Amino acid sequence: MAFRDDFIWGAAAASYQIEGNTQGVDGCADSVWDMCSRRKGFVLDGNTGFNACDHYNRYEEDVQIMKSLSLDAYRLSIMWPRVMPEGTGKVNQTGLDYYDRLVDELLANGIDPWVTLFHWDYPMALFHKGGWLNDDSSDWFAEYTRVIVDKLSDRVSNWFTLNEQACFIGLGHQSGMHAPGLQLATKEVNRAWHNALLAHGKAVKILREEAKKPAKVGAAPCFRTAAPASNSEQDIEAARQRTFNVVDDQMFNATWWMDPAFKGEYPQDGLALFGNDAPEVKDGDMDIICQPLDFVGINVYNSELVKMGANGQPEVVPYPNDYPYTHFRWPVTPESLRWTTQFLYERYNKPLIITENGLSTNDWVSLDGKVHDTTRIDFLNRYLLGLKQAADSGVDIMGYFQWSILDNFEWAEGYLQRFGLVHVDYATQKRTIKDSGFWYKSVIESNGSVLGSSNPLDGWRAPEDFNRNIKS
Ligand code: IFM
Repeated sequence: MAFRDDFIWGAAAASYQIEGNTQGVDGCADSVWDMCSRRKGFVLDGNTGFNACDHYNRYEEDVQIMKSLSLDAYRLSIMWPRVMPEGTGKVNQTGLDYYDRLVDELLANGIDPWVTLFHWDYPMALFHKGGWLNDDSSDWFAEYTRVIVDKLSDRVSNWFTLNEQACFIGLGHQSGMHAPGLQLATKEVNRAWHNALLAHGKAVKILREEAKKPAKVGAAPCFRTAAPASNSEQDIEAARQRTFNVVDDQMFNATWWMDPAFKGEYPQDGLALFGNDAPEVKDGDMDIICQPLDFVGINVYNSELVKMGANGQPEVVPYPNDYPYTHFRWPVTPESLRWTTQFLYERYNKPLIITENGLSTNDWVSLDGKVHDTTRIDFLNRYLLGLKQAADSGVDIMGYFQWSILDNFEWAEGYLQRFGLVHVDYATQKRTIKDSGFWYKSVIESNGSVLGSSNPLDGWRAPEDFNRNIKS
């Protein structure tokens, strides 16, 4: 079986990671990531997202690259303080017009824009008022959503509310590794968590009620996932339980996000585990949070390997040191796409879309002017085969967004990690399509039928000319 005929082949990126041109350019105000970029030692090597890939000025060139790679869809996000410098109130028309032009440019080139409302660039002005800890924060997000929906929903049909709440609340407010760099007690973390869920629900409601053309809505969460160590029923059950059990007080438990959003309740084991630190739920909150969604979006990069332990509990099997790891030292686990999608489909019974998946390596431009990123080709080949296995076994998979179209600002890791299908020389902003970009094009054009367990490079060569035609 192949991927379904209307399978969506896309790539993704996020505003702060590629646009640059923050720092007051055209009225853009600071986000918490601008603030943290200035904090000594927060981002590797003192890197910042102030310039990033200058996509703000180069979006036309970048859309031509996307077109040349035959993308059906591009997942972009909106920088909240570019559009509303104070977070609420006055709209910065110049900032808003930029997204208007970007959407038009994509559509004119046959690429469907899938818009994420929030991918971490939280307005500093609202952080000063308490950010996600403030119980008005979901209303602030609703106000911002309304502005975007009013402007773009005559052309945009597919929406995501929040990207990876586990990261912007968990890493941002609990471990402090991400902006705004807070290390709060669990009770406060869960307060921010609950407010972000309310923001999600309010945004979905606005999209349903106010979009100018029917909106398809989901979110792009991430969480700890698990794959079975063998095909035995016991190990599969162990992996399922490990995926859905709330196992610690960190924010990466799948059901801590998914159950409120899809079932209108926090999972019982999580409530028991958090005890007095669980979120305070007011009357009507769960109805606001649990809005009908069109699909389950999920960002997946790797999973734990799990077997059923002798005590009847899931047991994590560690990967050995010589296991294949990415440059981030994440294990390469193609089976994560196969099993995560299946488990989520069983539990939430909605079509799935992979909203992010990809490999970070330290790519460079070879003497021949090309980027020979064979490991990324092998990684994508394996993961897409894993996804296809899930589709073949009956899981309804709508599409796949590779992360990321361009190398970009990888948050606290600065520019160390390169995830792109397109190499970016940050000093000159020259773009070079990597071999994996050309290979992905052949996957898209064949709707996945070129995927295979044999060497994906057999019989295939990157086109000689295309990179020469990209203006630098
Ligand atoms: O770059 C990030 C992205 O912003 C969110 N998901 C994970 C990616 C890789 O770390």
